[in-house]
Amino acid sequence: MDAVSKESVLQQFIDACGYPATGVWAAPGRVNLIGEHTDYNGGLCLPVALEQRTLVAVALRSDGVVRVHSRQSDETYTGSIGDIAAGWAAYPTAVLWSLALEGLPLGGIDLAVDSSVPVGAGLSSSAALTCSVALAVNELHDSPFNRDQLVQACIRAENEGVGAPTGGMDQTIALFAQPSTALLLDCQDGSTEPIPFDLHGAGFELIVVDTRVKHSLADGQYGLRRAQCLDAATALGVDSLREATANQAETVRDPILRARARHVVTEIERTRRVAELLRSNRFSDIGELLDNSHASLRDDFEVSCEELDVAVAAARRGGAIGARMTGGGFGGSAIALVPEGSGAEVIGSVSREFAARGWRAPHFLSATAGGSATRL
Ligand code: GAF
Repeated sequence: MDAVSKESVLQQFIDACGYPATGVWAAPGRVNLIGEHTDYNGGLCLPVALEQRTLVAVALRSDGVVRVHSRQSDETYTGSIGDIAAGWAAYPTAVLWSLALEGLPLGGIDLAVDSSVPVGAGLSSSAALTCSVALAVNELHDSPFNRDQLVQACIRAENEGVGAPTGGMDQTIALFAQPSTALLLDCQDGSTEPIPFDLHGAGFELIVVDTRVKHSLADGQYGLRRAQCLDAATALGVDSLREATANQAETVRDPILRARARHVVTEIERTRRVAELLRSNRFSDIGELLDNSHASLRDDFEVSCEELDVAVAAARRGGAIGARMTGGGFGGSAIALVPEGSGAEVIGSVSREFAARGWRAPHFLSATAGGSATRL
């Protein structure tokens, strides 16, 4: 596929709609360094925006019609303002629905969408799409909403419009990322703190392994984990697991709920420590915390899978100083923190393990911390 660029999406818009777009907006995918399944528990997480982005070329209409062309599916959805489409077009149309509920007077719209964020890879292609559309529509109406409000509108679009019960990490990093930083998100009070993340300066690279095993957050497992966390919090008499201590988590009677609580409470603490280490540029010390995060997600939270476990173990054998699954789990991607210059060995090690099992070859990318959603 050709590279995704402002020029190519403008041309795509002309081909699909027959006239030129007003402008192009973009929002990034993400990897989460650490702090997994903590956002909907009022916890901490530490995502990084990718350079890979979703681009939308946009023009407003006044006849109530919505058209969305996707280069990935090579299809055009056509509907009316207020409708939420099925399939891939659910995301952009749910954002329009959500912004309309907030009072945005949208009279119709044409959109052309293209993306370099791999879809279904756990790299937040959905939030890249919802956030690029939300920012575009907002700015074309003279920005009645600030970015915090756009985050909330995009969360509502995914939760209520699409039926994917995600937390707020992905939307927040897409709209608040800063280049060369990770973003420490406190999901209890909504505050964010940019944490220096100059990989190259520290002599490391972050390799993303896309296992190409597909998962859907809208399936039952993600929602089940959320419900179990809530049940564990209720059993402990707290509003969210953020308020529980490690010792308290061990007092939950039900063994499954106890393990879920243990993951969340220990993961929040690991995230706090990684942020602390990065503040003093101690990259080499975060590897063990990444490894422990993976073990906790695999054993206590049970959201990993064989492909992710193999990718993580092979990356470590290939020279990564720490590795873990990233995102919701059940497939998707893993990250490996690798001394600069050792990337090829890590990639070789993971590729060989996948080939030996007869699995589809994984995809790799080297992550760089990029900026937030913007008009191009
Ligand atoms: C998915 C969700 F969208 C996020 O909100 C978060 O819960 C993540 O899974 C797990 O950390 O990406």
